[in-house]
Amino acid sequence: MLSSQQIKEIREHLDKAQNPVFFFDNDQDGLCSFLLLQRASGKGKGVPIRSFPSLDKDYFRKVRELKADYIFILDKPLVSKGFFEEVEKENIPVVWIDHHQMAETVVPDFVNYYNPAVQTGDGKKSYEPVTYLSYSVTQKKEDLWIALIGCISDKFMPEFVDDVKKEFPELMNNSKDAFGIFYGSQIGRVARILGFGLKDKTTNVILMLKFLMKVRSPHDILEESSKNKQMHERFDQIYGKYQKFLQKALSLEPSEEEKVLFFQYGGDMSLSSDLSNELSYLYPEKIIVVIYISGVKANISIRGKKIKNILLESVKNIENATAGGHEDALGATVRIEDLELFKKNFENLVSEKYK
Ligand SMILES: [Mn+2]
Repeated sequence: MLSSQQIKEIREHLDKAQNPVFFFDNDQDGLCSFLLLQRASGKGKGVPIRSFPSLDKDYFRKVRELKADYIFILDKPLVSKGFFEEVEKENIPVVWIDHHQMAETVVPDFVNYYNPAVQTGDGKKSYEPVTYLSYSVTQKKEDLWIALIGCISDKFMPEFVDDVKKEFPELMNNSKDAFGIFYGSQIGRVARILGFGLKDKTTNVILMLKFLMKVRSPHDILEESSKNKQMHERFDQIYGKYQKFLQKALSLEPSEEEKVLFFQYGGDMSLSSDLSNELSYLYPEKIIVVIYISGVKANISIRGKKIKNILLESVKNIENATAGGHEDALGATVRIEDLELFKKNFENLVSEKYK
């Protein structure tokens, strides 16, 4: 966890900012982190980052466009050198809050960096979602449900789950497991709506962000209205597509002996982390590898207990590969021509470990 001093520092940065821009990872943890900080301060605008794995230099134009005086970067493990070069030229303060651990991460001196997975704020390394860290900063009780949504989407069960249950018993179930709530309750449905909503085209995402910056309760998201019609339409559309891929993956019916479930797909939209999350929830004993083919690259999403070292090891001899994330939830990219090599490496290492 961050230390109380670090939390206080972030709060001071937030108070000092007049017109911050919040760049956030394009998922629920990123989104909810932004919403908590924005709604508590009443300031600034949010920009989801769609470049992967790093925040690209091109995004700096948003800083100019919005005339931002502060930059917050939320839940993003890598930021390109070019982006920071622009920041340095304009001399704008940066607050970067993350919970990933990646060997390639470079943090320039002028950046205020907060990451309990790397720094030992209170003496212990930890991996709470950035939503959880953001809530420690804002502590705005009315937004506790937003904090819960960001946390369970990242498979993290916060201690305040019962407070949300007290407030919205009709939206919760009795699961003790973050994904049990995510896949099995109405509050989880809100989380899934937001996740797919982020995959809409930019104009609609902006509409959604505006709606969420003001929304009062999860009911206002669940109930279709003129304000969120687009968001619901998009959810139904993507959910249909998602279910098709999920059913296809489930039809692979891995045998008991098969330790790894590989699922490969293509198309106009990456649904990899959603697919690998749900597959790992349905097959808790298996290692899940979801491969999305896009252009010359394969984006890979991996779930499995303590799988990080195996992943890092299996991309070692592959040029231009990237890999990183958490102990049991990670992403990687390799060039298409290296995909078979990657799979072979990965399978060999897994069978070595489990023989
Ligand atoms: Mn994230």
